[in-house]
Amino acid sequence: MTLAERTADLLREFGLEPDFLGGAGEPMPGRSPIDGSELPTVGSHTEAEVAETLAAASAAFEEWRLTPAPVRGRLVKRLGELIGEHKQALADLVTIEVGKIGSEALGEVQEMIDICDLAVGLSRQLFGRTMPSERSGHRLQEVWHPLGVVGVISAFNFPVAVWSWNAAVALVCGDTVVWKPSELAPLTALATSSLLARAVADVGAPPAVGGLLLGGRDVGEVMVDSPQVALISATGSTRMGREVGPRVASRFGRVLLELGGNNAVVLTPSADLDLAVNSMVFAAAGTAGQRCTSLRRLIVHRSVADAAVDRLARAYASLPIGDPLDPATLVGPLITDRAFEAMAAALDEARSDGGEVVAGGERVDVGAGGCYVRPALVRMASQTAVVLRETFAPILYVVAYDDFDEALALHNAASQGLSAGIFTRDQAEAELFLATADTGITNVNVATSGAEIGGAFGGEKETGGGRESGSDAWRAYMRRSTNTINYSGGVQLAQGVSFGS
Ligand code: UN1
Repeated sequence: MTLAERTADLLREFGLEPDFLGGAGEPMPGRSPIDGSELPTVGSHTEAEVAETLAAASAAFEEWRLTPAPVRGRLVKRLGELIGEHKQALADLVTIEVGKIGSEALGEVQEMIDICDLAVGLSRQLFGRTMPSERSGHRLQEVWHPLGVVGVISAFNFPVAVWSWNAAVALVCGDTVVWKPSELAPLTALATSSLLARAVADVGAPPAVGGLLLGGRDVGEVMVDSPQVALISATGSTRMGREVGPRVASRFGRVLLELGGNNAVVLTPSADLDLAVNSMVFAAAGTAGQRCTSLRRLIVHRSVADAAVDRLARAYASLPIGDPLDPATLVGPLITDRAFEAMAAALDEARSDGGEVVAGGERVDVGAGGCYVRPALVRMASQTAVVLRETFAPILYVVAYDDFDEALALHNAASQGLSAGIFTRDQAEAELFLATADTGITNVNVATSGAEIGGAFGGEKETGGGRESGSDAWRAYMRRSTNTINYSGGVQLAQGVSFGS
């Protein structure tokens, strides 16, 4: 069976007819990064279709906001069940469309199920606070209300999970959700949207609580500029966030940005080297280095630098690279040839800075048309510009440090602040790192990627400052109203002010 036939079968499992997908606008021909073969063409949405989807989501909000939150939770519960029933098919589509290996694709779909579980619980726990009023016979409270339409812009590398972090939470918060997925991943978005549509029908929710906008940058721009969209939650490059942020702010909309990372591990002399190396290989080479949480910098104590580099190089040399549909593969293809060009250019720059490519960096011929590379390990004398720039490809730069303060300074020198890890058995070092690493996610004896959905996900500095997923990230999807309720029967002004009588 060809990849195209397999894809068509998978799409039919989601009730989608491979010959008629998407909107009535420009066709978006797709290719699988696995072998460059053609995928079913998807139509982008026309201007009129985009306007219609946004208007419908706005109208649906009026009904959805008044639906009790635990009832809204039933929609997300059903969605989670349906995702569970189609877990393997959705994971296969992820693999075919973006090249993620089977186990990671299943993990991505598991994240969707997990966030649905979390959101269902949340639907009974959107707690506000009450606080003592300074006035007698008064009550002071804050209540969280639905915000409006949430526009989700997602990237190719987590084509479905990132939508679900936003959508599951936003839906129980009483918002409606319009999704602009990556142009490179419309099929997984269509499959996911069909599951949401089924869940909506099964529980009798308003059909337009979830909308899908397919197309290029222009489609995203309409959503970014639309006053009908209360919150734009965007995942992608810092360059994209630099445009989206101010545009949404100029109309006083809200943004939640989850942008680039340049994530580092600090490897100390007391670390368990086996544990550290295993953990780092997944973080650096997993998803072919195409996670926003991918490990890109190793800051290692000089006394263990040779041993660490040696073990990493050996692990890199034996990484099975190839067809992500083969269960033995650990490193699948890069998403496009352009990703490899960026990788090659970064490696050239590193070499001209005096860096030594210790392992990998070359294209690997796996006998298929895709773009396969061996992850690269590069020893650097210092953190030059190329090290401090995020290249969305599997490159791990290694720099040595002599004392711990220097390691912390090297760590925080990146302009992004998503995730970090320290490997140490020294509790003081661990605590100091947790307290001073300026990242949104900071780990001990765990590398930079593979966060659980229970915590808030996102980062500082050029990562954009947004938080998605668990903990109290739900507050970004709601508006807070502070209420004073006077049951005293008289007028009392706050701060003891008297005004006439
Ligand atoms: C991303 O790369 O945009 O922590 C998200 C992780 C995953 C999510 C990554 N749970 O690596």
